[in-house]
Amino acid sequence: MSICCNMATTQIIVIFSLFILISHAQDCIPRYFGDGKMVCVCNSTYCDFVEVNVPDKGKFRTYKSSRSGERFKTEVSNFDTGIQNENGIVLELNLGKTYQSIFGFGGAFTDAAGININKLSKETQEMILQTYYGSNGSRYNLGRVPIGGTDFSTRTYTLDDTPGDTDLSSFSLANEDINYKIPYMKRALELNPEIKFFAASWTAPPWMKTNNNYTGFLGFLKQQCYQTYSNYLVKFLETYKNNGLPIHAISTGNEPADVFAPWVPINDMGWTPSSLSNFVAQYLGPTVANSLSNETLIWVLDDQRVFLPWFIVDMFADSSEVDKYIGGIAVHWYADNIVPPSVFDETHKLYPDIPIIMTEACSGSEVWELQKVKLGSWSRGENYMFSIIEDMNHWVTGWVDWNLALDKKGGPNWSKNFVDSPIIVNPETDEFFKNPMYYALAHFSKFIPRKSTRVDLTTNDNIKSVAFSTPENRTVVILLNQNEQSKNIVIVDPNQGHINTEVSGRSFQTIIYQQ
Ligand SMILES: *[C@@H]1O[C@H](CO)[C@@H](O)[C@H](O)[C@H]1NC(C)=O
Ligand SMILES: *[C@@H]1O[C@H](CO)[C@@H](O)[C@H](O)[C@H]1NC(C)=O
Ligand SMILES: *[C@@H]1O[C@H](CO)[C@@H](O)[C@H](O)[C@H]1NC(C)=O
Ligand SMILES: *[C@@H]1O[C@H](CO)[C@@H](O)[C@H](O)[C@H]1NC(C)=O
Ligand SMILES: *[C@@H]1O[C@H](CO)[C@@H](O)[C@H](O)[C@H]1NC(C)=O
Ligand SMILES: CC(=O)N[C@H]1CO[C@H](CO)[C@@H](O)[C@@H]1O
Repeated sequence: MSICCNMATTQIIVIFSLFILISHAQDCIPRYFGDGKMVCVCNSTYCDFVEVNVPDKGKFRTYKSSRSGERFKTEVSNFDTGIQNENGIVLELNLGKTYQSIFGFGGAFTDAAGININKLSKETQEMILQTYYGSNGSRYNLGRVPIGGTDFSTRTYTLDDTPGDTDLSSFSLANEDINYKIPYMKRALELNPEIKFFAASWTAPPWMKTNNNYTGFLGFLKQQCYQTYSNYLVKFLETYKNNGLPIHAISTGNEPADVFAPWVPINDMGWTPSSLSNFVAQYLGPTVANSLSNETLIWVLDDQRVFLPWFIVDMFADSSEVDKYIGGIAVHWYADNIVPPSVFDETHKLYPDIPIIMTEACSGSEVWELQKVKLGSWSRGENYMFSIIEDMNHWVTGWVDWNLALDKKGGPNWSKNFVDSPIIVNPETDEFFKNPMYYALAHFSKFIPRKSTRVDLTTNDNIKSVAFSTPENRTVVILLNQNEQSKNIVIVDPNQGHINTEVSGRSFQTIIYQQ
């Protein structure tokens, strides 16, 4: 009897809690940091999730996020037969004119990210992975993984630090791989089986280098170690594959130009176009092709766009063999202010079959930015949005963030190179904070699955815009208003009619509909 009563009570409580979950589970729990700065707070039992819900043909749905506090606020409207507001900015869509196929969006499984996630309870860890990779989260489908340590590690190391170990008998995964990368990558892959992982090494083991160091000015791979280092990289691919994590692509190394900047105190190893061409054509390319990881692509550059297109042109000039092995060109965003995106157009024109992928971006990295983590900064979200729109309008096929999560100082990292992240963890309260940068990326990643195609949309100086067509035949338009004033936008789809929408000041908007 008492058992029955208890069961009934339990059932009522379960039903009641389910009702609370269903009725409120979507909303952001805001926390304010003054001057329009706001984060959404998540913990072990709660996070803001949004399901993508596309209305029947003839209607469209908008999702809005703004500096004033909206996060994926959604609404369904009808197409109109004309322009409703005479002052509207008219953008014309042409689904018949197509550009690049989209590869995806994601972030990096750095040691720092794993160390931070690991400081939270198991339930809160799961919330972070859900909010990035789950179907009601950002639905990221890319993940970058460092081979060995980076500046966002708590020590300098590689996967074979035994001097002179040319047969790599001491090669082994580090504690960081086992505790801070592999478990989270595996869970992400369970949440989204579409994920493609790609790997990059920051440096070869010091004993293979001219300066016998992880960091430092003018540290190059010794010529006599080209084959040993290729074997080292392939050992990493095979070890991760054996752990259930196949690696889609391997880059030829993170930021090879850092070694020419003596003030950059991070793990690095230099390449010139000519030495890299030789390494890829004669060593890494054939070694990967003859290995059990022969499906893994090789991405070159992995550095700022200031090197485009000449670095690639020089690589091709140096070796005709290199052509066989280049599966992608990886670029970072840190010099975007000094180099126009037209370098992507030039690169694409020269090598139309080689995809360009943006593989690293973060806010707070400039030396003059004294506040590394700026909780709730809308302008940092806008910078992400601006970059993604600009890149995608110039042939870039993917956009991948740096650390998935950092602490409130912007670390940990051994080299004190602190920066910001879309997610900041607060282990003291077992919470994490989602910055506007998180929403900027999610305004793309949730709506644009792999193999979507960018389609033509006319441009206007007062609003940033980009459009896509997805494999499910949905049209997705993304708008960024950086003005303080709201803008009336009219999107003309010749097949379906006019979308009249208001894009409020300082806001992001994603529009989605069935074709
Ligand atoms: C998590 O956050 C929700 C929403 O703010 C709150 O209701 C709940 O009590 C929090 N859970 C914990 C364990 O603090
Ligand atoms: C996504 O959200 C919808 C609506 O809230 C819910 O029905 C569905 O179960 C959620 N999916 C996952 C995987 O949580
Ligand atoms: C490596 O370089 C750093 C500075 O770049 C220096 O402090 C350190 O002593 C060097 N280590 C070795 C083993 O040379
Ligand atoms: C990779 O190797 C396997 C056999 O080991 C072979 O069947 C396959 O065709 C190779 N793939 C490529 C892309 O070369
Ligand atoms: C999308 O449209 C094309 C062309 O009309 C059609 O062939 C294809 O089957 C459609 N795809 C889906 C998933 O409906
Ligand atoms: C703020 C922070 O996380 N700092 C860490 C940087 O890395 C060193 C180890 O190299 C740690 O001791 C610091 O705590």
